[in-house]
Amino acid sequence: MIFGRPERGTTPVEPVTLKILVAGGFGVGKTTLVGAVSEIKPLRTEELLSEAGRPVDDTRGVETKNTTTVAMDFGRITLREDLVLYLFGTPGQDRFWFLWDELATGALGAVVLADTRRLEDCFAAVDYFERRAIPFVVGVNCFDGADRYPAETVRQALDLDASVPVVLCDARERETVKHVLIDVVEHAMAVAAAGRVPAST
Ligand SMILES: Nc1nc2c(ncn2[C@@H]2O[C@H](COP(=O)(O)OP(=O)(O)OP(=O)(O)O)[C@@H](O)[C@H]2O)c(=O)[nH]1
Ligand SMILES: [Mg+2]
Repeated sequence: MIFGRPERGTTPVEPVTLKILVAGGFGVGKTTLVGAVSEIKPLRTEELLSEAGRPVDDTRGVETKNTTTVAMDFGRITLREDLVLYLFGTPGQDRFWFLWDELATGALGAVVLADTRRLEDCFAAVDYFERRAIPFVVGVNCFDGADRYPAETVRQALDLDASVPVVLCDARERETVKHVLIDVVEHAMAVAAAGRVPAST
């Protein structure tokens, strides 16, 4: 368990900083998630969805949405005094996919946000991280009015490996988002430890 209390009386250390991506389909709540947990004013690169973009901006399921991320979101959260996460939210729409490789460089792990009303929208993100062997967890963003499914059902629907954590969350709620981020870090550490060759062999 890496999130125990720091020992009293220990001298402060330079925090370890880790980069985490927040990915997923269009309008699934990535910008909302980064904004909910960031302790600095999040950097956002949002543009208004316009009449001109209507043919390519598929807002089914998020009809009240009027902006979209065109480059990235950026935020920061201190999980423990010696552990700081830098959060990079990706743009959700296919036409900005060329930015993903840039954003993924040096990432420890990722959150793939999913909306159970449009689960297929996160297939591409799941595929992206699987191909590059970047550890990820799936955060099911429980939108008001959306049917709730057990995590196992979502895992099967996405055909995820048994080791990939699936966590229910509300992208607007700091505490639930924090748990998702802790799961990413712990999962990434476990993956790294499993891949390490024991010194004695
Ligand atoms: N009810 C509810 N609404 C949410 C939740 N998360 C996001 N929203 C709303 O859903 C819409 C989409 O949220 P965004 O955070 O902009 O989604 P995004 O994934 O960043 O979208 P793109 O960058 O365009 O791909 C916004 O209107 C949010 O207010 C949630 O957990 N519950
Ligand atoms: Mg966004």
